[in-house]
Amino acid sequence: MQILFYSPDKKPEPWLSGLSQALPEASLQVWQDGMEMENVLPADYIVAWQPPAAMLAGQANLKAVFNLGAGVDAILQLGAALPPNVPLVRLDDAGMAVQMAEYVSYALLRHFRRFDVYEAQRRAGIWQPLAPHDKQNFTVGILGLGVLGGRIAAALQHFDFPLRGWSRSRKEVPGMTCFAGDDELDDFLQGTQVLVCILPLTADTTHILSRSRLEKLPKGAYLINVARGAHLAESDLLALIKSEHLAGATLDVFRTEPLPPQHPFWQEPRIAITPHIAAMTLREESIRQIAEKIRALERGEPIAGIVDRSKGY
Ligand code: NDP
Ligand code: OXD
Repeated sequence: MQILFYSPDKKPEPWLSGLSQALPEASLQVWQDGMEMENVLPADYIVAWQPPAAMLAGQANLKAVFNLGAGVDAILQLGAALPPNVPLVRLDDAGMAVQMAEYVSYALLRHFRRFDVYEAQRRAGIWQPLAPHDKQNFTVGILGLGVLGGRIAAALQHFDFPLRGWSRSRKEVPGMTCFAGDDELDDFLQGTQVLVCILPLTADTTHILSRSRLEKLPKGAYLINVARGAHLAESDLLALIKSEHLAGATLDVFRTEPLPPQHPFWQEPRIAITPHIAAMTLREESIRQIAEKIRALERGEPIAGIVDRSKGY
């Protein structure tokens, strides 16, 4: 079995050694930009994050392509370079769901309990208790109820916030009001005080957080975006914060990453910024999951996490 690996933001050695421990029979190679085709292994499996089209060219024996992340928006941009009949497999939790639950719980509680204000007061040497927010008026709405959104919802249930969620197909989640499809999006937004976006980036969801949608949120609402920068119309968010329709935002993802130093978000104290770390790809968990799936495919068994390319996630 031959596996070709590529991930521009990771040192390849620990991944290769982990993969070879999990799959001792495999021959492994790291794709290098500019490689001559005759030097490239004819791969059975590709394990990659944001691979270049050249990496897939001429690979006639592929049995599956494993995306080293949950979001497949970048790899799907390869279009026809990604062979249509070869399964594309995304990471299915692999340790990311609990990280997402931690991140969103922290961002929500920081805002709800006014820890952001207390941090500023502490810097100014001010001792001033503030009136608490009313939890019953603090409905949290989650856009996307998949692997990660579902785990966020389960975590938030422990804090007794009124919860609602929006997905494409209808869900039934105890303790949560569920909305489905475009026709129910406005109703979902109108009752949401803290909006969490954990949707995949597809043709249908690009720019979903635009002024017309964000204006549907009640005055003083708050945004947490942990999905993709292209979901958000960044200048609309800034304008709605400046006009005080929105109280602020916690953002982990941006249209341009790293966020450029001159970007106006850096100057807005009501926007908390993190560098796309809400849920990081964990090496051991990811290798374990990929190796198990390769073994299942080799036995001819079905696996979970195959991307539906017609839906884009
Ligand atoms: P899933 O595919 O498991 O879930 C996607 C959810 O979004 C599903 O509930 C789906 O509905 C819903 N959805 C998709 N399209 C629409 C639509 N047009 N209208 C309504 N609902 C829709 O994805 P994950 O939960 O695993 O991951 C979500 C995203 O999180 C990734 O695609 C990635 O972009 C982002 N991410 C960000 C990270 C970070 O560190 N910031 C790390 C990892 C992922 P249905 O259930 O009906 O199919
Ligand atoms: C992912 C990510 O999609 O890290 O896994 O954003």
